[in-house]
Amino acid sequence: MKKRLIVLQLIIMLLLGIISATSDIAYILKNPKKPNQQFLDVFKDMNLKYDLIADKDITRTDFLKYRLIFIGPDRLSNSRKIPISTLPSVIVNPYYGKTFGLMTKDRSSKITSNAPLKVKTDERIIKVYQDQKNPTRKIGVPYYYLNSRYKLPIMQEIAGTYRGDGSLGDVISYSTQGENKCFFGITESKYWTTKAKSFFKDCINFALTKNPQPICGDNLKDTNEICDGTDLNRQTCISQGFLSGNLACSSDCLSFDTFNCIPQPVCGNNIKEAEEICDRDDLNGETCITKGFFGGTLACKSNCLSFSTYNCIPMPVCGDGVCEIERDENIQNCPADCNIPQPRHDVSISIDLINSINGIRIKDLETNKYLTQTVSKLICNREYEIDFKTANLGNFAENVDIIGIFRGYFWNSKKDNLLPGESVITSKTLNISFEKNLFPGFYYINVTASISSNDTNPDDNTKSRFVQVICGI
Ligand SMILES: [Ca+2]
Ligand SMILES: [Ca+2]
Ligand SMILES: [Ca+2]
Ligand SMILES: [Ca+2]
Repeated sequence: MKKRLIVLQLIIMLLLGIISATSDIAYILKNPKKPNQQFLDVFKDMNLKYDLIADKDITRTDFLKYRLIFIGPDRLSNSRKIPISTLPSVIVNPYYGKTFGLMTKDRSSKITSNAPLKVKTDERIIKVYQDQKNPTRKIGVPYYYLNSRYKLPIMQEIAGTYRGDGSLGDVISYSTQGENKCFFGITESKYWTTKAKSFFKDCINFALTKNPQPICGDNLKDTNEICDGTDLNRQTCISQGFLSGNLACSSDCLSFDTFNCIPQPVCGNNIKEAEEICDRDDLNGETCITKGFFGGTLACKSNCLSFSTYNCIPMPVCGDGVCEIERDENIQNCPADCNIPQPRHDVSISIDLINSINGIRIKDLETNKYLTQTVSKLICNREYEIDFKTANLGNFAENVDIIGIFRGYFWNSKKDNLLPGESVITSKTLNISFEKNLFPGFYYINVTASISSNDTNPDDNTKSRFVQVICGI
């Protein structure tokens, strides 16, 4: 007898096991003795089996054997223990929006009215609660909504609030992110219109529908995607290590498109970036001239934060007493500096000595005549007077060394304290003779005036004259 009882018990347990194993819905509520009849009616309508899970039993329930978690509109002690992310869910509960991954805060917003409430869906206005039978009833029938200010972007509005104005948030809201989720804010099922009931069915149907393959291009980052269109998973160029810019998603949703991100500047890569002033050869179009200098070579400092004008040539300063000719200062643009004679040392052999050829004058002392032919003839054993004029063209008194060279023979003289503007004629009487190494032939006579200071124009310090020496006439 006892054995039979045990067998019977086993069969019952097995049956119960099968029954529980084949349930579709885990209906979570405060008190399993008081389930919401309208919900149960819909489950039955839809041919769905359910188990009532008491709040206190949440932790010891194996939810994975269900297809759907259904959360009724009760306050629960164990809301955080519900494995909401592992199963599809329908949430007809306004208290735990954050816990259930709908919003950034827990409490849903509420609209109450004594008039039957309406929602707006696809531009249609739909009454969701029936006219109340008892007109003396003071408390309105509320519905709840996910306030747009707190709603997570994964939640997609199916129906919004309607009070003759725009939607304040979602009264019915779906998410396909991860497991399907439906928030259903029309909690007062006793007052449901047919349409509200139909919405409720849609909500369950939606939650139970297997998620389609994640689609790249739906602007929702699915679990296998890095990003999708405008859904960048809260990433930015900056979070991706760039300086700034607009992050985008690649067309295959598998990587970020950083084309419009501005990279962090690297000083030394030859490219002026961001707050860099310049970078090596990239001077950002600047030159010494644009920096206000006369010329030269502008450089970038090694820290990229400023220019080096070390090799720039400054502009001439008009009024500094120096005519800076090499920097385009002249008598026109700076008479103050350039109109005054420049101090200079300059002596020269004058070319304007009368009867001279190229400044060198030769007189035949026998005939007392000057030789004025281009190639003058000088006769052996005859005396000639050779003279030339040394002039001081500079601004300083000069001590002048005067040298004459006639082939191997040379003579010199000195004129000390030759004042600016003065000149001196140097004369030398020369007997053309073999003793003086003056053989027949063609020679140059060279005369030079020199000073110890740098002569500003050394080219005019030496003059030459070509002559022919003839002997044996
Ligand atoms: Ca997607
Ligand atoms: Ca750089
Ligand atoms: Ca000057
Ligand atoms: Ca000179």
